[in-house]
Amino acid sequence: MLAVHLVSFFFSKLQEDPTKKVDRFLHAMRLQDEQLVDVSNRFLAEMKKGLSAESLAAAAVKMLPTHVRSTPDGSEKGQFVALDLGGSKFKVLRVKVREDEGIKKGGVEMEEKTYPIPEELHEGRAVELFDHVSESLKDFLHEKNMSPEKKHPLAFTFSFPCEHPSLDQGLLLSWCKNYKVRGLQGKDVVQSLRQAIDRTGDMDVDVLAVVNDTVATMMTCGFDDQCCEVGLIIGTGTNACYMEELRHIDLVQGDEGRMCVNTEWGAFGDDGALDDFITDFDRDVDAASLNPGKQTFEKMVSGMYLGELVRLVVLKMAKLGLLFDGHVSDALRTKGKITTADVAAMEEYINGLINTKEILTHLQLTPSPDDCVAVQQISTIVSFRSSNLVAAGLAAILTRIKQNRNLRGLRITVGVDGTVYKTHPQYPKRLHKVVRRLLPDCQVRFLLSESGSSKGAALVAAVAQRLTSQRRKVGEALSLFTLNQEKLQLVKSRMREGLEAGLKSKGCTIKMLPSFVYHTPNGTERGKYLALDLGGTNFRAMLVRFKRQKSRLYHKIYTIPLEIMQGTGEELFDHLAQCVCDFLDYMGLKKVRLPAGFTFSFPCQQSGIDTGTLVSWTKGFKATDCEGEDVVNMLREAIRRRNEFDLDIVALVNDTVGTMMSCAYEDPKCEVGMIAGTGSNLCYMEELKNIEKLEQSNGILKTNEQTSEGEEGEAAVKSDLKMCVNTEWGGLGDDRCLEDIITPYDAEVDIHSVNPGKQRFEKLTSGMYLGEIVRQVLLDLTRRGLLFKGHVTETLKTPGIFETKYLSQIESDRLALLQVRSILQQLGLHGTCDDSIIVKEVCGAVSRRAAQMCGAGMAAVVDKIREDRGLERLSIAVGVDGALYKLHPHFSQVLKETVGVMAPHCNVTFLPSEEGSGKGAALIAAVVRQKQEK
Ligand code: 0WK
Ligand code: 0WK
Ligand code: BGC
Ligand code: BGC
Repeated sequence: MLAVHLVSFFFSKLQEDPTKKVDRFLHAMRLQDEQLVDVSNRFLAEMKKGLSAESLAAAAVKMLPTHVRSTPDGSEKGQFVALDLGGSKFKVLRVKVREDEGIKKGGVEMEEKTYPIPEELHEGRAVELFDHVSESLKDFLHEKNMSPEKKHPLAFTFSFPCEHPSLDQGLLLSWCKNYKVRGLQGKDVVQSLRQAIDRTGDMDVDVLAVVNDTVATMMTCGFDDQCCEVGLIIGTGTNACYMEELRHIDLVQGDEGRMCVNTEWGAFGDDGALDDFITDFDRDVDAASLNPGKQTFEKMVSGMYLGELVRLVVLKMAKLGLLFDGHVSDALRTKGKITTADVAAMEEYINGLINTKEILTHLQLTPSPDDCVAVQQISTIVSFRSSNLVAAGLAAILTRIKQNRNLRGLRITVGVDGTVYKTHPQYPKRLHKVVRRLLPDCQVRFLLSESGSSKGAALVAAVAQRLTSQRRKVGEALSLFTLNQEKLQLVKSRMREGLEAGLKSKGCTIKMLPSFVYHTPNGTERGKYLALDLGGTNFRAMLVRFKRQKSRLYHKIYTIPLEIMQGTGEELFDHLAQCVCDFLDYMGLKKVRLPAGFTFSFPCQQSGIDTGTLVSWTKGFKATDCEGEDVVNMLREAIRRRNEFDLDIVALVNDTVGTMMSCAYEDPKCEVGMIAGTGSNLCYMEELKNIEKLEQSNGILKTNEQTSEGEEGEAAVKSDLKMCVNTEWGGLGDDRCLEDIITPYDAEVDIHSVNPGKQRFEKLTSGMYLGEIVRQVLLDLTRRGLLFKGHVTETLKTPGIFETKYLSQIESDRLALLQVRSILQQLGLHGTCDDSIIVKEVCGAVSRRAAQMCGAGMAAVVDKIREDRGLERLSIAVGVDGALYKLHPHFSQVLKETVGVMAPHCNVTFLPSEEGSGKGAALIAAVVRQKQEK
């Protein structure tokens, strides 16, 4: 008692300015900027704890993933029923969302009805609360004549901390504010709602999404302002959410894009992180609350508690004789007698003091004018602390976003709702001011959510609906590219039938062209040879020297302009001769008539090792007067026309054969050559006796080489002799045997190719076409509004714009989605992260099918070799080349896996060719030349 008298005596000495008295008394509540920065940094640390797998279990700030991955983009549409439970009012709403039509912005119409929640239900059983909710829903549907038969899509705003395994599930973690309902903690609130609706009956809804009110508020404001990526509630409770980078949310799979995180910052300080800011008044409020020890930050900030804080301060000062001359009324002693609305009223600019007097009088107190000023000051300090603490929390969130995006400055919008923010006269201005003071390099716009959070909840449901239908439709499109075991078995058996048929007769879709290469190198090759390599994308000239099983090689690459590829044969071969001339000049060998091997990566019907007529152009080539012509002669003609050097072309080989030989030089087990590049093809060492179409009579092989190879001819027929066969498997399907695999997208690519109806297998598997197939799929998905918001750009309509190299880049695991996005932007395709995810999936589906098709084809070949050799198991190596095999991040792996599954009795090793097929051509030239010298 003496103490009280001493204090009141001491203070009375200072009576002159009541606000000063209060400022001193509430010194601990008046936070300076450096204290706010400290609070902000502490909160930032708590956010990190809540996001990381190691520390989230113990984290006070739960950082709950919401499965909301994007803010509205104007394509949302539909009619939804919405429930808004957890704030000061429980509302049922009908929300009609209209999507943007071109420049005309979409819109949202809403009808709502507020239903009171009887006090006893706040601390009753969950079943009762949800029955009340579903009864209210039924009443609303009835009132709005919404047919009970129709399954109404429903969006549920539930403003309590929930864990979301998915968008339509919410496991309640704990109650807060003025709710302490029994029997729901840890349970799925959507399940409870559905059960209540079933109990109520005569209505049917489809709960598409359950969201926190902060998330719904962000979405509501995001509908009008695309920069809105933060949601803030300062109402009965307080909380904030924001768009976090998915890669930082350990609880959720995936590194691509963003996801909204509900911070549940109300619990900040529950682990003691704010103890040095907690005052006794805070402790008293907490002790008297429904959840002591919980929601520390919320109890210093939100509308549920501000009034009570003021009451306790006024009570304390009155007891200390600092107010009302020490008179204390029962009303003042009664919890909840000063509400947050009272606090706001006391702080009104004009009527603040009048309101204060009224409120205190209402509490059976007779306040002096100074008392009113003092009590008003108390309200100001308490609510000022609230807005300051919110500013500190917000500053932490905005700093986090800035750091996530490596930005120095940030332009962002914060969507806000809640009675305190909406009704407290000074609150918004104070909050904005402090945020801007704490973050001078940020442009922060505060956007009030006029229409409440249900608009946002409906948008989340609309996005969920759109994403679900988008996913389903995209999934359907991509399922066309999915090859299950059964389909792959079909490809394998059709390839096998094609191989067998091609060996027997000419004119088959799989041409099975004899290469007149009878064996792989044996290391005795020596000498210097020129190798010319006309592949899919460019022409290479190289000088190869073989010595004691070693090879040295110099080469130069020349591009083949499109107009040459599609010009006249003469222009093409003159271009090749010019390149060879330039190379020989560069090597100082123009005067030497070098033996040369010519790799010609197109189907040639050969009648000997150094002669072959072009059957048909493939890939992008269409030079005239070449098909049916001997390409070696055409090259010789061109060299003669140039008359600057001469060559002794001793071998013509396909790039698959050259690749096999080149790899066999390193590993004799290599008896198959495969190209997965601009084109697609494979060759292998076939039993000569199986090449029935080769004219063999009475055991003698009739070739135009008979004269010079007499004895070779005869010897060749012996049972175990082999010849490399260039399968030209690219032609599989030209007889329409792949119709059940070919998709409409493939058909589009084929129709617009230079050789429609031809090379169908190649058009499903090679680099020349994969990019085009992807473009066709993207075009279709965009036209159907499933991608790029339905904007079909000129780029997307441009053939060849989506080169296969982009597949390799986009599918690279090392590439974050943002980089995928920038590749698309370079292509003039401006999309969202979700768009990039879909583009990546389309690329994956197309390239995976290509690799699987080649794997099934390869399995057919190695299984044939195994069976032909009567082997239980075959161990064989395959020489491989081509940009698709070498540069695509997954092609080679999927190819290997598919061969392993489709040819389980074969152990196939893949040898990527180091020096290309040119070395192989030089090896063959060496073999031919050494035979000629014998
Ligand atoms: C209005 C929103 C609701 C939210 C409420 C919070 O529609 O979802 O819970 O604001 O403010 P309070 O009503 O608690 O002041
Ligand atoms: C490199 C070989 C060449 C072959 C090419 C295929 O040396 O003979 O034609 O690979 O790959 P692409 O250049 O078509 O990707
Ligand atoms: C709840 C939050 C909610 C906030 C605002 C808090 O008590 O924990 O989930 O967002 O109140 O309503
Ligand atoms: C050609 C083959 C060649 C393959 C790979 C196909 O278009 O027809 O001869 O091996 O491309 O370059």
